[in-house]
Amino acid sequence: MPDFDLSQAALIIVDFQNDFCPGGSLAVPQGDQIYPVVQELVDFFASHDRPIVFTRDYHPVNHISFVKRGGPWPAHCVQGTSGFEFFPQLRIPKTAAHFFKGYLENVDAYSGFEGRLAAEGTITELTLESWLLSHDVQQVYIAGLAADYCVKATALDATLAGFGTTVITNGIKGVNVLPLDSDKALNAMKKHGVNLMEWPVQHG
Ligand code: VGL
Ligand code: ZN
Repeated sequence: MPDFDLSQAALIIVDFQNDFCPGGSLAVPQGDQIYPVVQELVDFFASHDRPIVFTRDYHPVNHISFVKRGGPWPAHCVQGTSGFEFFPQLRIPKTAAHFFKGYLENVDAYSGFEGRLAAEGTITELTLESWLLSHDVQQVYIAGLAADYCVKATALDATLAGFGTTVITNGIKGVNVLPLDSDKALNAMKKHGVNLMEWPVQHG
C-alpha cells in the first residue's frame, strides 16, 4: 500500500466507458487494461474514506464532435446506449460522485472540469471545481481514458485551478491518433506541473 498523506486528496476516474474500450465505437487501444489499476485506486481511496469522482462523456445522438456533424469522432458515449455505460467489471462505491460532460448538442468538453454533477437522475449546475473545494480537496489523483484527450485536459485544468495534480501513468491509455500523442500529452502535463506516478499494483 502506498503510504502518503491522503487527508486532502480525491480520486478522479476519467471516462472509463464501454465506447472507449476494445469493442467500443471509439476504442482506445488496450483501454481495458487499465482496469486492475483503476479498481485498486477506487478501492484504496474508498477504504480511506476519500472522495471519488467519475467523469463520463454523455453525448446526445447529434453531438457536435461526431463525424456526421463535421466533428473528428465517430458517435460515442451516446445517452441511453451501452457505449455510455462504465466498463462492466468496475465496482463503484455508492458514495462516489458522478460528473457528466458533453451533454449539450453544440458543446464539446474534454475536461472533467467542464462537467456538471449528475445526481438523482438530473444534471445539476455544480462544477467539479466547486464540488472538490466544498469537500476540502487540495490534491487530485487522476486515471482513466483517454490519456491524450480527456485525461490530459482534466489534469491541466486541475493544475490551473490550483490543485496538486498527480496522473497515475499505469492507469491511463491514449487514443494515439498519431503514434506519439500519449508521450506528448505526458510531457505537456509535466511541463505544466502535473506529477506523474506509477501505482504499485497489488495483483494486476
Ligand atoms: C474523449 C475523444 C472524444 C476522451 C472523449 O474521453 O478522451 N476523447 N471524446
Ligand atoms: Zn466525446
